[in-house]
Amino acid sequence: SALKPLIAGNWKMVGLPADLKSFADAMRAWSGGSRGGLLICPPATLLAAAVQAFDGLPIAVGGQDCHAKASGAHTGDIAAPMIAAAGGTFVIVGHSERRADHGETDAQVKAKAEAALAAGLTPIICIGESLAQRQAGETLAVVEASLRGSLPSGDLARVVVAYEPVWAIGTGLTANADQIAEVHAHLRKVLLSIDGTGAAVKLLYGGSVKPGNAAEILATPDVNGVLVGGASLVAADFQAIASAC
Ligand code: G2H
Repeated sequence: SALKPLIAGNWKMVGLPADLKSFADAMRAWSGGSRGGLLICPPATLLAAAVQAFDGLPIAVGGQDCHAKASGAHTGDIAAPMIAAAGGTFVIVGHSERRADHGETDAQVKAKAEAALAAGLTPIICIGESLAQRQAGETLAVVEASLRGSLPSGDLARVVVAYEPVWAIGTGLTANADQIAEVHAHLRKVLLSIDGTGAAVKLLYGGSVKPGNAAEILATPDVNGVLVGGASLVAADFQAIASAC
């Protein structure tokens, strides 16, 4: 694809300052390279520190969630302008763990994506089917409905979508290349039907991406990058994945 790949790391609720320091040191010492753009989404407590730690390195920083409002009485939540002010340029919205742990709906994810865009951030909108839905043959219908419900209205040029089959997250199970290609082709078709800018949307795959499967996944048609959880915590693994495109 003509789209520059995005290699995104999602640290989830893992990471203390010492972990950030050793990761940044390892990235600074890395002699390899990547054809893709690199992104790390650390816990919010490390956002500003990560921007500092990666100073001079080609690694963007992003949040893992944002509120739909720009400020207000929402204890514990983080607004998109706060992420931008800390130096973040991306934010993940609608990750399946947020949908499961916090009951986030497509409508809420759409509002969060619109808040991200309004703050100048690139939203990474996550969608994916459960194992029961896949076994029932509902995968394409489920991801299409979730995509349509979660996309911000208007221009899609600054939107990233991550397909993360729920059954492949943190389980060691990975969708195979045919399964990924089928879903990504369908998502691309839907995006193009919604807006002419749908061609610019990067489609990431996420779910147990590791050094050993990254090259095959990144070579799959309509895959424009990966969203990496567990393996992004280990700098050597993140580097190996980044080198695989
Ligand atoms: C999917 C992914 C990153 P992991 O959640 O978002 O995590 O690579 O650990 O399956």
